Amino acid sequence: MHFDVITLFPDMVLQAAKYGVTGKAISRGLVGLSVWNPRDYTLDKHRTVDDRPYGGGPGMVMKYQPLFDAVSAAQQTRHEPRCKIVCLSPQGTLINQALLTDVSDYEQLILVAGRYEGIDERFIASVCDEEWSLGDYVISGGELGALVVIDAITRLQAGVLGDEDSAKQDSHSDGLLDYPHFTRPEQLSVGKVPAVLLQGDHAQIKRWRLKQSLGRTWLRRPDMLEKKTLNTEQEKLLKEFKIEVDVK
Ligand code: 4GX
Repeated sequence: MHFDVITLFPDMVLQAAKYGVTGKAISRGLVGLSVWNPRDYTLDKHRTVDDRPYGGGPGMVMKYQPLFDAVSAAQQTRHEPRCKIVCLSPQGTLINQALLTDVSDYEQLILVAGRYEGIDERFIASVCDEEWSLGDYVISGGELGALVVIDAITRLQAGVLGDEDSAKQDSHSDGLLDYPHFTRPEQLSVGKVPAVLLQGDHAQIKRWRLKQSLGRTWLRRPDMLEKKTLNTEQEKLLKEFKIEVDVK
C-alpha cells in the first residue's frame, strides 16, 4: 500500500508517521508514504490556496485548482490500478474496522486533508471517490484523520505485526470489544489477577476471554452486539456473564 496525503502541513503528517508500528512499517518498506502540498501547485505569486465562500459566511474555502494539481501529481508518480481518492470530512461515511479492512488490499490510497471551513464542492464531487469521517465531532484539519486511516490500515498489511499480535486479534476485528489484560504482579492493593489466567489451562483461558469480550460488548456497546449473530457457544458464554454480573 502506498499512501499519498494532500496537505498544507506535510511535515505534521511525516513527523507523526515516524512513530511506532507505522514508522517501522515505512522504514521496512512494507508501506509507502508521500505528501503533496497544494501550495506548491498554485499559479499566483501569493501562492493562494483558499478564497472566500460564494454566498458569504465565515471562514475560507480551499480552491479547486491547487488541490486538483496536487492529486494529479500524486497519481502520475505511480499508476496503480487499485487506487482510491478519499477526502476526510465530518460529512463523510463513519470509518470502522470493516471499511478499513475492505480497502486494505488497495495499492494506493490518496488522502485529501482539508483545512479551513471546507473544500470547493466541485473537487469533492468530481475528484474524490469517497468522503470519510473519523466521528461526529469537528477537528481543525483532515491531517489527524489521514494519520488515523494510515495507522489503522498499516496494521492490516501483511508482515507489519508479528504473528503473535496479529491484527486478527485486535478488538473490533470480529465485531467484539477486547477482553481485559493483566501483567505482573499477581497481587495489587486494588485487586488480583483472575485465577483462570494463572492456571495454564489454555482452553479455559480462551473461554474466559471470549466471555469477557461478549460481556463487555453487551455492557458497553449493545449496538455492536445487535449487528452480530452469536453461535450457540457464544450465547451460552454471554448468558453465564449476565448471571455472573447479576450476582456481583
Ligand atoms: N473526520 N474535519 C476537514 C475541512 C473540511 C471540511 C469539509 C472537507 C470538507 C474531520 C472529521 C473534521 C474538519 C477535517 C473540517 N474538509 N475530518 N476539515 N470529523 O472534522 O475527518
